[in-house]
Amino acid sequence: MAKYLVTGGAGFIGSNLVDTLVQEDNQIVVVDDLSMGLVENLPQSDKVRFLEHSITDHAFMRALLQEEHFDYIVLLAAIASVADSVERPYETHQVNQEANLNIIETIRQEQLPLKKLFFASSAAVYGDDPALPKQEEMAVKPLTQYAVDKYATERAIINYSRLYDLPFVAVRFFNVFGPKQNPSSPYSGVLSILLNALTHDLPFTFFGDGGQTRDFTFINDVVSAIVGLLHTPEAKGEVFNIANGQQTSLQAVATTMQQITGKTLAVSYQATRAGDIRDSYANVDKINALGFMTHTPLAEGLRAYVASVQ
Ligand code: UD2
Repeated sequence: MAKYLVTGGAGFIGSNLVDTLVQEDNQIVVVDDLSMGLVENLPQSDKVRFLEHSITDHAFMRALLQEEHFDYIVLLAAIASVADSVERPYETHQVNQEANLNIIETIRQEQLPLKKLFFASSAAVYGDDPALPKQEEMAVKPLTQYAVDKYATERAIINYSRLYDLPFVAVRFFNVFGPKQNPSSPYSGVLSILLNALTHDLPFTFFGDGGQTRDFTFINDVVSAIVGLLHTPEAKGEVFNIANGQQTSLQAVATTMQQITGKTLAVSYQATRAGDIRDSYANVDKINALGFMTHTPLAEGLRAYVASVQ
């Protein structure tokens, strides 16, 4: 049994992680301001303590870190949408960069003992460079405030780890999908919007021609990657792509979803979203070399996702 802090723990990725951590009999403190997350996402368990709070309250986070003795810290709280960050650049900076810097600076200053700290960066840091697949050592090209702040924090995590010998690791998530993804915002993950449209017979809009490609990654694989990295002491001071390693167009995934649900989408087309990237998929050799990463075939992950809402 170990003690975990999960920021953004009521969100899609965070709450799936908390489910697994509870099953493994750990104690978990969740800090989440419910800007995207839902308290209902969290399992009913005396092992989970939920604190409704923003990570941008630096004094609160500093006191929490000093009072509790966390073994593991998982930093998932974020303004999670690229398009949203284009609308709210300063708030994005405060959440995605400054708040996380406050956390790692507190750990350094207070010399807090820790087994591992994990930070979720994003495929967005690669930008729209045509070189594919995206590989960790490639030059980055952050095109939005979201990507700038994710990259800045990722670098801070790596630099702190190397400068002060701290057990910090960062990953770049590609397009994660699965149960508990919230479809309620126009900035929600596209597969949650697509599944919601199919389930409730709503129209679906392609931004662009639907030929854009993504590396759709099933949530169970992401949770196994997070847990694996937390428990691999030598994985520190590095960034890892977390993805399925497959390139799929939005049109293709929409076709598969229609086949699985047996329904037909009513589609329309609008202009490409500001800051959108045309093509994205990952080279996953680096994470695979550690031996624990799973890669659920896309159709299997989609079937599990559809089953979870029926
Ligand atoms: C994902 C991540 C983001 C960041 C980025 C890195 C999500 C929710 N967001 O952004 O955090 O890491 O990857 O590149 O995973 N689309 C439609 N119709 C809709 C909604 C979306 O056509 O109703 C398009 C959208 O314009 C984009 C694609 O679908 O081309 C994927 O959109 P998304 O919001 O799921 O994810 P993305 O890749 O913009």
